[in-house]
Amino acid sequence: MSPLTDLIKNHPNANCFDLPPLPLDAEGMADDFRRYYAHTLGRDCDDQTIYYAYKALSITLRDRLVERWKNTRNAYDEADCKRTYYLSLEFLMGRALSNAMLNLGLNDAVAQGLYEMGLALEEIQDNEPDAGLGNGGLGRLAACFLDSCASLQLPVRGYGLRYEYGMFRQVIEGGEQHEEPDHWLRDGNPWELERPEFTQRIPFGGRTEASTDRFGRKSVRWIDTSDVLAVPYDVPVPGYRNDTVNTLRLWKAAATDEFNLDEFNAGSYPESVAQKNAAEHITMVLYPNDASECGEELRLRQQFFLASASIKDVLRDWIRRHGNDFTRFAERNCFQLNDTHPAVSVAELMRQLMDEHDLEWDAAWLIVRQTMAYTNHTLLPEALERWPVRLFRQLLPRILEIIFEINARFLAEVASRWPGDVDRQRRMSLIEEGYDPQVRMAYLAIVGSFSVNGVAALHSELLIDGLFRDFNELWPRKFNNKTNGVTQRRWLAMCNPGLRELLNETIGDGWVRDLSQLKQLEPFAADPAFRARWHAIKQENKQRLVEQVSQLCRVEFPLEAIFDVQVKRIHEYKRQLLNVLHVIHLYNRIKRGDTRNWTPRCVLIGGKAAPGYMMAKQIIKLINHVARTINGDPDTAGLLRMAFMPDYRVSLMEVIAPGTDLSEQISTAGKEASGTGNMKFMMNGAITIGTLDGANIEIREQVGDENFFLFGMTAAGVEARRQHYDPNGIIASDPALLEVMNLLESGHFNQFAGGAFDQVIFAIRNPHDPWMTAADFRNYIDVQEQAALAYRDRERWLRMSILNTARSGHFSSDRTITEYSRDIWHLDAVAPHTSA
Ligand code: 26W
Repeated sequence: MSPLTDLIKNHPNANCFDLPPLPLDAEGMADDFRRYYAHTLGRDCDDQTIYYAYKALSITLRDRLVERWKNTRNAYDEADCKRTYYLSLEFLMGRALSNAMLNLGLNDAVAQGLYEMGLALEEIQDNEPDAGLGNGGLGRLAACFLDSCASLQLPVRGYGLRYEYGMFRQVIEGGEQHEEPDHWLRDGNPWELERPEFTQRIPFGGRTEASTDRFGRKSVRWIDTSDVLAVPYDVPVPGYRNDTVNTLRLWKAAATDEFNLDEFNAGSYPESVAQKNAAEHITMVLYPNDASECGEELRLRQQFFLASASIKDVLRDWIRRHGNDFTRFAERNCFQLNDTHPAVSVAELMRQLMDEHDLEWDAAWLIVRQTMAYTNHTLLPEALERWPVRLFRQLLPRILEIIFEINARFLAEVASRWPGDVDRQRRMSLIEEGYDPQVRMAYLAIVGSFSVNGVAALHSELLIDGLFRDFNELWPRKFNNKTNGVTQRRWLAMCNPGLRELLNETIGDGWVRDLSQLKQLEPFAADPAFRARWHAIKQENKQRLVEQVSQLCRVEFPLEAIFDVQVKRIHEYKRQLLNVLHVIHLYNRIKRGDTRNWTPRCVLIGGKAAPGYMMAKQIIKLINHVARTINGDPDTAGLLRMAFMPDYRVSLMEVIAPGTDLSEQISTAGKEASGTGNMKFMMNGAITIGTLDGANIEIREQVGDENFFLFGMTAAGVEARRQHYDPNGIIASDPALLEVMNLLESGHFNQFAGGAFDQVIFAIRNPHDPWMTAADFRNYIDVQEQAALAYRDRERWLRMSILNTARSGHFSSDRTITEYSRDIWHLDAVAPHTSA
């Protein structure tokens, strides 16, 4: 204990920090708000009122979180419960203010208090920047999981990086994507609390030195390192109205205060100070690739920095509570690795246990193998992380030695199970041999973990009979499935207040904690009066979306049209191109005058392309150019509109999902691990048009065949078709597709940029097109036509919409987390004592 805490704890007034609970009524909070606004922030009402109102309100709410935060920590300490640490390079949290209000149950009180001061809550909320510390699905999943863990009162802490710059801002100019830096911390972040007292020192570079002591015990020292400090910033994660507040701990890199004395004395003082700067680069920016590895040294630095700091933090806390005895460590701790990005943790935990806490190899390995669990999020080979051995040798020499040793022992195990099967040893080795040998991070994660899971049933199946087949043969019980979910607090209760109130009135508010209760809605699908109210709410939500689209895309969507939406990262496997081909087909029909029984349609597409992914960028350009041509053609008036929404992010999805009729989930079967946007749309009553891929399969099982628009090949069908795939034959024999291709190839959408879309066209016509866009075209447009017809039958559509929401209970992240806890983490819920 530090002298100061000692002093405080032993002081006769030691409980002088046990403050009375803060008021939760409108008046009490308005008092705090005014004090923060005027005194803490020092503002008058004429200084940029709204921005500072956002700050003052955030601090007001943060106080109420901090109160509960301490109680939660104390309860976990007292219970001495088992804990889980969710290690992730990404946490896509979005905005915190509305979430804090909802989970604290303070919506009404805050709105009333502000109203009495003449302030509009909604306007204040819109001043909060998104915390965009993630690329897409994987990062947002981590955020939904934290919400569920807190809501279920599970002792789970998130560990991540405090990137100075989050996901880039996407700006569209001349139809093309440009990236702008997202300096989200510029004006400070009221939701974080710096904790310099828990700073850690992280080694890089240097060399190792082995020695044997006089008892013959071998030990290794990692020396001559260049160290970087890791300073933690804690973000509160409130549970839903249960007084639990968990922690997301984000590490910021900082230079040590040591100078390079040689340089200093050689007179290059500025250089030696400038070097310190480099240390801080580690947490400067989130890498924006979401499906292909980048191989950059800085990225490996980020990964090790997260792993090392987080593990040190966990071990420090263990020693504080249990002393230097690690015999029960594995019973009480679990690390969940969010993809392979933090997989170096396997070796780093070994290193810290052996080199810093004197455990023997076997004891340390037992702990690693009982505490690490790994989640895989992708089947795409180009996304599987591999790091050059030479990079490891230079940056993390001690870690490389440990990986080699793990591999040697592992391959011995493989050899004893399959004697003489050298090919299997080569396949399963953690090191891919070759001109520039590589460390296979997924294999390191599998070997070091007791659990390996995929994120949807199909995905987990494909993992065990594809990518991880050999490992499944060796350790079949290690592999399991945990189908993803999303939190209904943010993705229904918070973002869709109209529907929330209708649900509460109809079936009570139990669904906010237990989404399976939405089942009680099913009978109401047959009730015309209820359907009318459902329709009215959807139209209101569509109106909100119309306003966003008008403002951001300068395109006017007519309210009575079917709103057909695809928002997600731009990637060939997600097949935004297939969507565009369908839109061109509709446009072509309009131009031909083939508009009998037409359903007016508005197509919205949004998403970011990785900055170096040229094909994805060309697809964005194509979408924008097709949209321009269509929207500018008077013949399409009232029939067809298309828009590309720039800078798609969490806070935009909160407007998009409630206003969507048709959810596009059209990836090539076998490629989308799960998808989670599909679940957000379903919850909000959109109907899916989708392939048998990822969680779509389970969505269809839940909602029933008749409430889902299915098309396309199966995953097995895709693989079987590869040998004799003939897109040019398909195009030639399908007049609709031929006309679409003719339009594309004639330069109709090029806006005078000749050849602008040649690569896209070539990809569709390529017999080796891995995504087989042409193969699914015919079935896709036929099923789109069925969807259009269904939409014209309003009562039928409403019935389908209600049943989609009613049957979405399975896709709550509460269900997912309950399964993680039951099968992997084995946690008990711990409720904090409330001081109130
Ligand atoms: C190495 C760079 C990199 C970065 C991120 C490679 C791969 C990723 C992620 C795997 C990308 C991602 O977000 N994957 C998505 O994870 C979601 C949550 O499980 C799934 O629902 C999506 O299907 C999957 O694409």
